[in-house]
Amino acid sequence: MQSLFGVRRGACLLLLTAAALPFAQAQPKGFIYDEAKVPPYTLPAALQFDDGKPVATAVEWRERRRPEILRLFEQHVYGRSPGRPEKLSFVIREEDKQALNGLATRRQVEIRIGDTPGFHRLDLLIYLPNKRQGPVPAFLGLNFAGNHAIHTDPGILIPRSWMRNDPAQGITENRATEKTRGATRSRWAVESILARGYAVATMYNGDIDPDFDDGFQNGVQPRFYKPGQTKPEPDEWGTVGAWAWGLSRALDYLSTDEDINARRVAVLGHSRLGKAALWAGAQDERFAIVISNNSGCGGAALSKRIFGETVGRINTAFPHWFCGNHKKYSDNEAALPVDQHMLVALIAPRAAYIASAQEDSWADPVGEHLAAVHADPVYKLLGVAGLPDKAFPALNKPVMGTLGYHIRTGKHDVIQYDWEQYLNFADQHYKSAKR
Ligand code: GTR
Repeated sequence: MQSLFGVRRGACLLLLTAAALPFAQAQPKGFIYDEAKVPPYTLPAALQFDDGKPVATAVEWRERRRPEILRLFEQHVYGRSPGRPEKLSFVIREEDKQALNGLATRRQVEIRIGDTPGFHRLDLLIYLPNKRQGPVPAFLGLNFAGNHAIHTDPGILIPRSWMRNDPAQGITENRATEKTRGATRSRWAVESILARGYAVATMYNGDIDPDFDDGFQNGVQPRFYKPGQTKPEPDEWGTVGAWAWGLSRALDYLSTDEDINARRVAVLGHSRLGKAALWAGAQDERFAIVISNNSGCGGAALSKRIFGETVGRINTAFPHWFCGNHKKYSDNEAALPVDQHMLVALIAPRAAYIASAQEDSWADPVGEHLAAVHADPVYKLLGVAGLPDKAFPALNKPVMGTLGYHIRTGKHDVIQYDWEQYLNFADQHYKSAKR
């Protein structure tokens, strides 16, 4: 296989560009974009124990197979995370009950990890619909460019943590400025979310761990090092693991907020942040719904298909995203003891939705769909609907059961269309759910 697709190794020349542009999705040359060229591969069975015995009951899944798969993802893909820290506190920094022309209450919360004054802080922005009776369900996701970039609302506080320099955007000293206020608003359908009765909460990914390979010195990881430790062990969290962990900390806060129904929080993310959302939802069973928007390699896409982005490529371009052990699978996907359908299966019986875009071959839409298809038997074993139709759907024709999927026309992005489906999916799920 390596000689056939040996070009994959050479392709890392393009990496710098891809790493520097979180908003663009390159389609680098030398990778497989043709279904006919996908080599034969074997997926590890979700419903089979590591020793080869079949998983026959929901209890066996719950008590033995699910923990086994979780360990495999920790060990080989994302690394172990520390869990909820002992010292965790929340401070409301700002609130406006008449935000967005009276449509919403804006609440900005500082999540403090560790002791004052040396705590690590995460800034969580929340909009609650003012038309509400009692606690509301919420969507929670990380953002790429700072909370203030998701909307033009002048009340959103500017991020305080490291941001990639981009002089054209007014970012010169690794600090965000007013210039990027509202810059990514097309990705956050704030008004639509509020109009449908949901809250929306978001946090800048760089607050948790800045998105570059700094040897794990400037994110949240050093706070958890053992004496003498200078970087995570090969089976400890990388940056995607840290982002996922941060999402759980945001949920820790949301669970204390009386205006939020913490049993109805959907975690979502786009692209690299979709990988984080899936890993957060897989581990943290408090999330009711998990949504992956164009998450691709290391997200919803099956790695063993080596279609579009590969494990080798992602580990070279973004050496900080996954755990050290993950490097063993660079150009060696066949050896992976898991694949991403098992990540989706970890979410069962909770709701999971996977979205692809037609022009996003790099993220392998078919592989993303197949993850849902191959997770479905676990949903069935647990007695829920799973994916109602296993065929690859037509463009812009969402399929929704407990598992959902759509492929829409257009590029690698999150757009209004995607949000409409997530809102429909959440409505449908909560209507039928007991929780
Ligand atoms: C790409 C990367 C993808 C995806 C994307 C993004 O460069 O190869 O895995 O995460 O970035 O986050 O926009």
